[in-house]
Amino acid sequence: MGFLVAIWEFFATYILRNAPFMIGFLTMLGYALMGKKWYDILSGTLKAIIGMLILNVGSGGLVSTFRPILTGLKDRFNLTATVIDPYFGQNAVTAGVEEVFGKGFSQAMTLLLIAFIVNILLVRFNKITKCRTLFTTGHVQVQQAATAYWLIMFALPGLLNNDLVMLIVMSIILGAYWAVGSNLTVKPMQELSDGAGFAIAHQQMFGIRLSYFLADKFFGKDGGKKPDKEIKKVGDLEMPGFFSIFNENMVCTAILMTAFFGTIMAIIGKPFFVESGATGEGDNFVMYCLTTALNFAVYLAILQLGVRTFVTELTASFQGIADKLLPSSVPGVDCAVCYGFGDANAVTFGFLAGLCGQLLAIVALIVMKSPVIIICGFVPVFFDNATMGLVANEKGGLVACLVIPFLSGIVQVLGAAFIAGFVGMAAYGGYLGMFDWDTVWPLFTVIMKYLSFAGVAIVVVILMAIPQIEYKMDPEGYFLITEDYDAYKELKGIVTEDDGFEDW
Ligand code: ASC
Repeated sequence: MGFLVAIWEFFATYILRNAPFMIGFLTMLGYALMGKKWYDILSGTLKAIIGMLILNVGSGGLVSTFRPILTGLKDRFNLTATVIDPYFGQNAVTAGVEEVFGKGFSQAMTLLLIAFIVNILLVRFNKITKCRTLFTTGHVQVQQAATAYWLIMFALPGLLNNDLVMLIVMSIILGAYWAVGSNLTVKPMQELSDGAGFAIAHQQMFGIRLSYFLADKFFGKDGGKKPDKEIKKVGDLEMPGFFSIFNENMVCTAILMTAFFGTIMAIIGKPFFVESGATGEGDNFVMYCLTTALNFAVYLAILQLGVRTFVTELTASFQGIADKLLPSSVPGVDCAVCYGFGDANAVTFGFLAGLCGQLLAIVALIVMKSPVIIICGFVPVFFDNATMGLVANEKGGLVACLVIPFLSGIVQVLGAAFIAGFVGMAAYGGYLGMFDWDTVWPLFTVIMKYLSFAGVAIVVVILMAIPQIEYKMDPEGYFLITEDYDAYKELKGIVTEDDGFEDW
């Protein structure tokens, strides 16, 4: 028995919560179920793990280089503010949960495990539940479990006396959110990637679907109701003369980031960076800013290389899991995976539009003397808005790619200011300010706070109804889109011009 527990603990710690090995494990399992030769299994598994590790180098580099710059604004202007960044959010939970609720952090990890099992069950019984996606991004699950733990305890303090009931209630809500949220991204992602066979399991899943819907409805063809409309996408931007250099993703990213981060870094000033050890007193500050900004393009390129290395392996092998264990399902992966598809510049445009929205909303909070001031976190402003921008561009073109992330930036700041103040996380300096956690989760929290257990029931019913509604709207195509995308395209009369991979 002790041996089994040890194996389980090892699995939970090093595989389940560790995205590269989780992806590697799924790839190995999938290929094994398909009866592949051992060397094919080995090679596929290694490529999946290495690709994901490369992706982590890219996204980790972006985060570690640019997060201190945005938080530097807080130090420079002496603001007591809540930073909306997943890692600050996690710190806030770790720091405050014991003090506020008298409960330790370790239960949040038990919550993660049970919620993951709920996700698996919902997919296993997808003939009934209509859930088609398995959440595989471990680090995001840790952050979400921690935040959900706080939000639900705040909403239902009555549960504090009964750990078992509390964990069950929490796991059902979180597991349903994972299954239903990632399920919502199936259609946008299959269309974006021309059927690569993945969904997004991240922090803006409702945001992705909303972005897809709004872009189509207001900027695009409105589900085919406006068939003659020509959509001008980011990639179609044919700009005159020197502007044409913006057509190249690397160059475009480098120029825009130098302009934006150069300005922000100049405002923060050299002493801050010298003090934090990022640069030396004797070094040239302009060259330092330039190198930092150019690194943005470097990390983005690394990230996309990682995506290409593992996506094909994971999705090909997942067929084995889908056939044998979880019928009609696809894996839910990190949002950065979709940056390997569609117009690469849409990633940059979406991010910058989101940043403008966030900055505007922050100024509004300061002007209106809000009790909670928010500081942009790099992760929400980049990963949410880049992803939503990419989806918006695909469906509604350039204008959608700018307008929707801009609005999302505003919503992120206002939503986070509300919920972080409401539940008391603001006092601990951080909140998981990603799109869904600034919109859907605050709504859930309010419903549960005021309606108690009836509120829990309402939240679960709302979540479980979502895939049912999507299924009702398209019973023929609903499972076909994951099972056989070519047949789905034929059914819908979709014609595609490219293979989905953007050339650099
Ligand atoms: C997150 C988080 C990260 C990034 C990364 C994007 O929410 O915690 O480190 O987004 O997953 O690739």
